[in-house]
Amino acid sequence: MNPYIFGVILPVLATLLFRSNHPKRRGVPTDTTDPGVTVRNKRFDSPVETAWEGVSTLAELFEEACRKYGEGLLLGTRLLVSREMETSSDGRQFEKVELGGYEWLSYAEVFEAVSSFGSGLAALGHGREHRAAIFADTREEWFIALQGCFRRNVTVVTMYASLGEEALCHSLNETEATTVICGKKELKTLVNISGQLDSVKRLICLDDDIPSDASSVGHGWTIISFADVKRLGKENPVDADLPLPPDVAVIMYTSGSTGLPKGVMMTHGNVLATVSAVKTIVPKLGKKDIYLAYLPMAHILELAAENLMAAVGAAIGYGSPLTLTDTSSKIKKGTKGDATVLMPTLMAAVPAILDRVRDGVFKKVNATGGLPKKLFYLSYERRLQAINGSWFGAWGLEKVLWNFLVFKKVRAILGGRIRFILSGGAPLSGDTQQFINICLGAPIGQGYGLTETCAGGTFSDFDDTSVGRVGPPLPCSYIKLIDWPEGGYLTNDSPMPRGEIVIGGPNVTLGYFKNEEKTKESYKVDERGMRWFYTGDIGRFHLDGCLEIIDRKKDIVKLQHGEYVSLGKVEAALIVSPYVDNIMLHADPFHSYCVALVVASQSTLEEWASKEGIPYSGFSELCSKEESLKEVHASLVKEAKKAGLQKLEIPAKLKLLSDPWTPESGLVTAALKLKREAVRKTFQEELLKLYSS
Ligand SMILES: *[C@@H]1O[C@H](CO)[C@@H](O)[C@H](O)[C@H]1NC(C)=O
Ligand SMILES: *[C@@H]1O[C@H](CO)[C@@H](O)[C@H](O)[C@H]1NC(C)=O
Ligand SMILES: *[C@@H]1O[C@H](CO)[C@@H](O)[C@H](O)[C@H]1NC(C)=O
Ligand SMILES: *[C@@H]1O[C@H](CO)[C@@H](O)[C@H](O)[C@H]1NC(C)=O
Ligand SMILES: *[C@@H]1O[C@H](CO)[C@@H](O)[C@H](O)[C@H]1NC(C)=O
Ligand SMILES: CC(=O)N[C@H]1CO[C@H](CO)[C@@H](O)[C@@H]1O
Repeated sequence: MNPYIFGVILPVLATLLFRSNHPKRRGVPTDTTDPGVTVRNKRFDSPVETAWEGVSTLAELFEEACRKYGEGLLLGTRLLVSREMETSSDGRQFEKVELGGYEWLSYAEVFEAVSSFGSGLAALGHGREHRAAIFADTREEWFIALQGCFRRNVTVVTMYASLGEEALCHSLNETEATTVICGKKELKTLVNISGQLDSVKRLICLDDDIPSDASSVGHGWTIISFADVKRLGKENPVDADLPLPPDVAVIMYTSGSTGLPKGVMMTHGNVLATVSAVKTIVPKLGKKDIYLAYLPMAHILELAAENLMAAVGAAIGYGSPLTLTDTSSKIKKGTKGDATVLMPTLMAAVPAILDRVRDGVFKKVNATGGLPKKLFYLSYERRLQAINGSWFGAWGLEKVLWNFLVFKKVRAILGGRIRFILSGGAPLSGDTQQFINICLGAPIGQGYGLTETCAGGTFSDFDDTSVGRVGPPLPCSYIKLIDWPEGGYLTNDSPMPRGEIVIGGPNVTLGYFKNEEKTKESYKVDERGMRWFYTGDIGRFHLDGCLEIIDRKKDIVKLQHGEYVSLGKVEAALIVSPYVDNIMLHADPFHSYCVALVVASQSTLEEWASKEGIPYSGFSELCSKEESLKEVHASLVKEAKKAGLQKLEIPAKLKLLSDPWTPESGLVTAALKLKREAVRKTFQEELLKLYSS
């Protein structure tokens, strides 16, 4: 069989027959008379508030779904088979687990658990006017507790499980939460800081085995297990106390990149608008879908996604980032990761995780070498050309052939059945998007939104294979660009309007909890009563109504002689260098050039050193060598030229760092975004040295 019959002749014929020269319009201007350029989703005239008739809160949405899908499977969790500690070659300890199959609860069973939990809360003395906080990793009980609170009209306070102690105290103090729902790991942290928590009265531990040292401490806290709360509720049932659309459903504390976290108040109406909008984006969502849940529930993307799945009859299987695939770090060798066991059809992801999947695959392919490697790159190239600009090219016989020969194995990494990936939290690189399109054969919907807009914003259509853009406005949002003259971005720029992105619609949240000043700064209500959030991001609109994020206001810094440097833009261009794992550019008005902190890629740098015969005793020593600095700097200059950066945008000096930046170290957020302030503070001295040397 000659693959070129399928590979070349048929696709060319097909492309000639079907290709259209006009880009499909996806967003259209609205006829408002505001200053700036406002665009809405083409398919909806005014912002969507709910996709379900007669449903106006998340509590109603869930109850409706349970009535409709009663015996269908809803929540699944893997059983723990064994747990052991393994010691790596450099003496560090790693936990490895073996996990079994999924155990499922049906919609009806979950509904009963939710009602019992809600009643249990009441029986424990938690009044609905008090707030309850959930501080735990993503898991089945998280979802049940959330819905239980909704049914009692109790506002839920959420925060990242990786939040530092100071931020944790701050958010619990500020919201005066009386009940904290947590896992046993988080329980230890809470007990540790109990002296600073005045409002907390009870802890509900999601694990049955409450640490014995925790309950003995006293503090006047009631510490009770999740199972016991449900039991209590079952014995003392109370009626639901359903909320209304303007009632606050969640106060979400985000790990801000500066200062203490701010709590964003989201009403039931806000979240429902986002959930409704995403429903219109994912094609043919329904009972047959299986969703792999593993991102933090304290992230609006995950919270909205799980509420959506539970509204359409889909099943939600829980996993974690460390056990996602067969080769994930916590999975015992030879046993199966979450995706292989669950075989999901849908998942949400942040770009950092998809980048990791991509790098892993390329590394493995390169290590194989020989014919399989050649075949992989040949097919990858063919597919790249085929999907470039024409969705038709993404189908066809050639795709079937390559999928069968090459990509089936890659698909198997995520279980083999993925049909759609939702990506959000940060911009996805074009390379990674194409990798997912090609190797997983699945469309990827890229969203742009913020906690403040309840993740509402834009979302790319599933049939749009262009890269680097975030799609047209969601059906629940209006997107407006306004001039930012200081930064040089104007709405009458050609060929595309550019400016600060402002998001409006029913999805825009109420504002920051107990922070009138910050709320006034970023939120505005226009004369028609529409709420708008000023994002501080800079974007431009393409002809078809799709948005592209090009900059951040905060990240544009003026140098000594008045030139502007966009930190994010430069970092995005330089991180492409194989020597760079992570990079932060620093610029300020006191100097005429910029400098950079670079987390070096250990494998690339060591490979280079051994090739060059450079002696070193450890990676950190290698990072401090003059030769290494030179080599990395040359590589950065090369990438900078490729990306067309100005000379003054290229860092004049570098510091190479050997330790990676992780959420645990507090230098990046849980979504792996840089926390500039934290990095600057940590490496204050290094930065000073760079400028003084
Ligand atoms: C829900 O709770 C809030 C806060 O306690 C209260 O203002 C609101 O009236 C309640 N909603 C209903 C429908 O009772
Ligand atoms: C929380 O409040 C208590 C008492 O009101 C105080 O001692 C503690 O410092 C506060 N913690 C934070 C992080 O604000
Ligand atoms: C408890 O606090 C101590 C000292 O403040 C700290 O060293 C320890 O890591 C904390 N433990 C937990 C579980 O947070
Ligand atoms: C794999 O090899 C290709 C070309 O052979 C190269 O472009 C790519 O950078 C390599 N990737 C990795 C992760 O080693
Ligand atoms: C995709 O198409 C654009 C223009 O249509 C072209 O500039 C680019 O080189 C193409 N990329 C590939 C990988 O074929
Ligand atoms: C809570 C909120 O922001 N509600 C607004 C939702 O959007 C409509 C217009 O589409 C406004 O009228 C509401 O005030």
